[in-house]
Amino acid sequence: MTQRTLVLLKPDAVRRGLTGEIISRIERKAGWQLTALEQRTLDRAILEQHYAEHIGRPFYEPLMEFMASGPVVVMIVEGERVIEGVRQLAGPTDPVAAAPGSIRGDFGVIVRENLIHASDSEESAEREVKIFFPGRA
Ligand code: RTP
Ligand code: MG
Repeated sequence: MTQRTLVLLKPDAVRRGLTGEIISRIERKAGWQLTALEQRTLDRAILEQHYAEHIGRPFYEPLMEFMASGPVVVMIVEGERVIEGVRQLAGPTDPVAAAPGSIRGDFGVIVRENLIHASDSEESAEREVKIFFPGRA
């Protein structure tokens, strides 16, 4: 099943020079295509839309501050089972719980600074693509 997903390489990944490594892992999966790729610094308004599901949680404000702290790489990736596939490459939210071999497991330690966001369902992917690439409906 061909899908598309919205991927963010978070400010820690950009600061640490890990974007090439992470993009390369995604790009090497058979048949997946990067159909949008841009570096941007996100403002509060776009982050509030993106992380609307977490408003009110204790980690929300520090997360917003972190996500606005420097440029991110915003991507659309398309291909077979790409939504579940990129989540698998990323590993679970807590990088210390993430297995070695996953992006978070190989490079992360802090829960907030976990390098990558990837849409978690088809509904999220469509919602998030519209937020970051309104022309791509
Ligand atoms: P994401 O949305 O960024 O792809 O990550 P996720 O689905 O694995 O995690 P989610 O539960 O949606 O949380 C969004 C992001 O918030 C930060 N976070 N910090 N306890 C904490 O300090 C905490 N919990 C979550 C992480 O950056 C997480 O990716
Ligand atoms: Mg999430």
